[in-house]
Amino acid sequence: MSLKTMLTAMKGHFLPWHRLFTSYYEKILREECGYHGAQPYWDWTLDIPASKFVQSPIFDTTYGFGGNGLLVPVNTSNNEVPGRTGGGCVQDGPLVNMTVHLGPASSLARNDQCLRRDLAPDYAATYLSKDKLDTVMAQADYEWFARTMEGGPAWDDSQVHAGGHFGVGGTFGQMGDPFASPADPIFFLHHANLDRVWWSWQARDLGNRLRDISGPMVLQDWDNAQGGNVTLDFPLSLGYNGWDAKISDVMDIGDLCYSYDELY
Ligand SMILES: [Cu+2]
Repeated sequence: MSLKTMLTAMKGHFLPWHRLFTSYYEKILREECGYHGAQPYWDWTLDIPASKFVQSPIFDTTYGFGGNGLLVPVNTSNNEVPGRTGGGCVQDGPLVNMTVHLGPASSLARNDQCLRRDLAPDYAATYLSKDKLDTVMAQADYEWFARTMEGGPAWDDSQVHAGGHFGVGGTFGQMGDPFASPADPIFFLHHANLDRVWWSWQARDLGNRLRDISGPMVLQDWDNAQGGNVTLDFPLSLGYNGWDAKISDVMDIGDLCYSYDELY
């Protein structure tokens, strides 16, 4: 599955869309599942370098989400996530018997399967480091901030966003699937932290950055080959999952009734 497939999946730029999505998920957890906690975030910078990655508390079998799948060998290195170490069903922790109903990719047909992980520590370390984050936070406008967070569709143009997806999902895990990735609860911790990075960046200059938005309507279409740039009026839709909104509705996390305990 290439990241290119994601190009048409979400319109309205990935940071605003995922802010709405993650916020809605938290709301549903409270209202339909009786959850009383907050949506946690995963500060991956604490789990880099690569030698620490697999030992992250996020993968703890008791307090975290369990760890890797068994190694699934492949015959070709074509389009493989570099340094992948697993690929099979999650072996331990609270999700060991979890059934994923959808995927792979965008099919809406029911397809029961296990939750798979394919941890790629070296890949993760390349894109989730403190150094990488410093580069992101130093960008002067939203366009370049988002670009250094998201990167492009090619492997050699990957950035922070891809680091969490493919660092956990590798080649075979749901986290590496542009459509099925929310099946792994780590998805929401990854996106909560991407959102925390965005809010941290906004908070350094709220006067300007509560309204600073740009970037392509079609994901990663940085040259605007398939559409123009988004504006504050651009619609965000979660489809049949819930809320419709505009980008202006999600620029201030106070409007969505949450905050972060710590900012970068
Ligand atoms: Cu993502």
